[in-house]
Amino acid sequence: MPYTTNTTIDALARELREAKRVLVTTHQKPDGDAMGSVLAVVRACAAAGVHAEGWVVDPCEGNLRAFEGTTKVTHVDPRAPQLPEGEFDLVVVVDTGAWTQLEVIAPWLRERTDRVIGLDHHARGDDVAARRVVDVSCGSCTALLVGLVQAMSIDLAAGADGAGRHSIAEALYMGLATDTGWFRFPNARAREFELAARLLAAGVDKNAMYQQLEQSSRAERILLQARALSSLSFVDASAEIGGGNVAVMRLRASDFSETGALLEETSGLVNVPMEIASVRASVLVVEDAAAGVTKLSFRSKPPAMDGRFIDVNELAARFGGGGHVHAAGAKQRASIDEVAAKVLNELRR
Ligand SMILES: [Mn+2]
Repeated sequence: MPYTTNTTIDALARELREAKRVLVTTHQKPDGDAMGSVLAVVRACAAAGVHAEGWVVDPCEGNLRAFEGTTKVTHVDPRAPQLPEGEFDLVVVVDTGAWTQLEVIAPWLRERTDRVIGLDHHARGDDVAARRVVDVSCGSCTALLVGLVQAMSIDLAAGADGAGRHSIAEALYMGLATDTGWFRFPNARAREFELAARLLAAGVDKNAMYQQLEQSSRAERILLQARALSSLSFVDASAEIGGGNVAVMRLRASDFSETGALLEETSGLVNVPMEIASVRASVLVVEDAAAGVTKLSFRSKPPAMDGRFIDVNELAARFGGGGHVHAAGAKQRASIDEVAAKVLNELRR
């Protein structure tokens, strides 16, 4: 069965209004859109007088969790996975429809297929939800959920606390802003700006949100970035893998201990060298002393004017990893020096 819409937003809104206990979940390692989508649906149900709660599999960054307020969301540790407690007559899966992104809860969902509904904006997915609306023209899943909230006849400003925070609109804006790179990516079109305007009119404090989401790093993270950037080198990639300049950075265990930064504070770092015009791909090599492995992150730019690009999914596969054409990762049980040498070899091969 193709991964397409097989019902209407109005029908899903009706199901939600008529439900008694609703569980809302999303893909493992939720990002801003996933968390925003979960919070928005839980809050819309609450405003409609329906019991609802969120259930997500971590890791989930603290700056996202800060947006939960009093909204009930259970966070599950993937290393000690548990299933939802209690019974629910409706389960909502947002921002994904792929079994591979729902590993922990998949067996539980498969036992309740007829009770699962889905709302998503991705092109690929499986038969996770019996009834679903999939709209790839939405810049974020929350952009799709604006219509759901409206169809439920719930005010976008509902749920706000005394300070005007933690409303449905705020959750929707979190997904919209983060999935569109704060309205810079190609998926920020006229409609996304229109939605943003409506959410701002509903009381969203975009400046406070930007600060909380994008300017809440610890100093240790920036000090670690300085270490990574000072390790930056450039490699001429072979024509076979696509050619051009590849940026390589490395972080040793001592970089973490001396700056006090944590392993998870490397997130996003691999993207920094992509700001350089000539760089076609970027590789970050990180020593994870505690796990006894060396981690690799790969990013590449979309095809240049000459149509050439570097397929980092293929590159990561040479290290036993994988991902997407332009974003991938791998892990090796070898020293950082061995792995870094292998990276240079593979790039030049
Ligand atoms: Mn999304």
